[in-house]
Amino acid sequence: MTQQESTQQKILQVLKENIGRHVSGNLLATRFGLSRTGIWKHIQHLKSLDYAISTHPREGYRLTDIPDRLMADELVPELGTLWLGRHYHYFLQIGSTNDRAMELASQGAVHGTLVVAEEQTKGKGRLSRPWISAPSLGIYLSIILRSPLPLNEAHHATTVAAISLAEVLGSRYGLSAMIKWPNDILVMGKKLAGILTELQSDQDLTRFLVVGIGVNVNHSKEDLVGPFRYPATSVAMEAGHPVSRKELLLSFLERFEAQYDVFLKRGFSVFLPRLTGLSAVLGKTVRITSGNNELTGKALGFTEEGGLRILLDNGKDQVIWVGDITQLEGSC
Ligand code: BT5
Repeated sequence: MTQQESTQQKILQVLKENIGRHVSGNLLATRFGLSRTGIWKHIQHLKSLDYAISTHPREGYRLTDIPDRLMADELVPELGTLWLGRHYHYFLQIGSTNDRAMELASQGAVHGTLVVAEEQTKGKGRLSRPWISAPSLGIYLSIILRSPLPLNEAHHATTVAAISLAEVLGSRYGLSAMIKWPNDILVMGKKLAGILTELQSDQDLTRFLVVGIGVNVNHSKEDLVGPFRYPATSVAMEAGHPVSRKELLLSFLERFEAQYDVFLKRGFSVFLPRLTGLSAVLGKTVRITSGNNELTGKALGFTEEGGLRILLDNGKDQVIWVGDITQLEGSC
């Protein structure tokens, strides 16, 4: 953080401590060793970031509203994590947070580095499918993980993220969020979030992973205009009111960090009961497409390693590791 950014954060902090009340320009100038014009410049910059600050010629500056933006100044001071998000890269607009995180990781960014954007112009899902990322309505983030996992365990990072997000949506907003294996979060059969994990490896070990997550948060029906492969929804649509993206992001990061550490210490099998409980597919007849292959059968359960067990129409039991569930009996 530059000296200038740090001063600005401190000025903002004073305004926040006095939210709704005037703080004199002279007082700020003396406290931070700046001229009154220097303070005014910082205030103009904060206003350009959508902080609602009114100015009174004698009484000074008054903060009246804090924008629901995910910038470092707002998030980092309130993060309750040890390693996740301590290096925080924030963009008003970006192509894809995953692409940026992959670049940063190849340049040596540390474990837990986070990339967050208000808007993505080239947000992507699996197989280069688009992820629609409307400005300032959703959460678009990518987490760099530097745990040298065997390649065949890398997919667990997606599942641990999916479980963490589904649990936060349940405990914080009362939503009945389910996981559509392997990477979708559904509420009432509609897609609310998707996860895309990418990696770079050295032989059989991951060098780093990038877990990218897109969550529809304050979208209304009109903001979710496809084409989508499945109906889409948002936290606000399901909860019936807008929610603070900042609070959701903070809760998710704290939960994910804790769960990922559990995974590293105790392995994936401890997550199986939760994955089973949150699964949107178990017991359903599903069609799974992977490349040119298509299978239909009943989803029976998960293996210790996180594969999906399918009872095929021909009576055989098969384990699936990758694929798209394109049809579910009942919902979706
Ligand atoms: C996913 O892929 O669901 C993974 C999405 C990951 C997005 C995050 S955002 C932050 C990070 N940076 C990135 O560039 N990506 C990650 P998949 O299972 O392939 O689903 C993609 C499909 O979901 C699309 O083909 C659409 O049908 C649908 N879709 C696109 N945007 C959507 C949205 N906002 N809400 C619901 N469905 C959407």
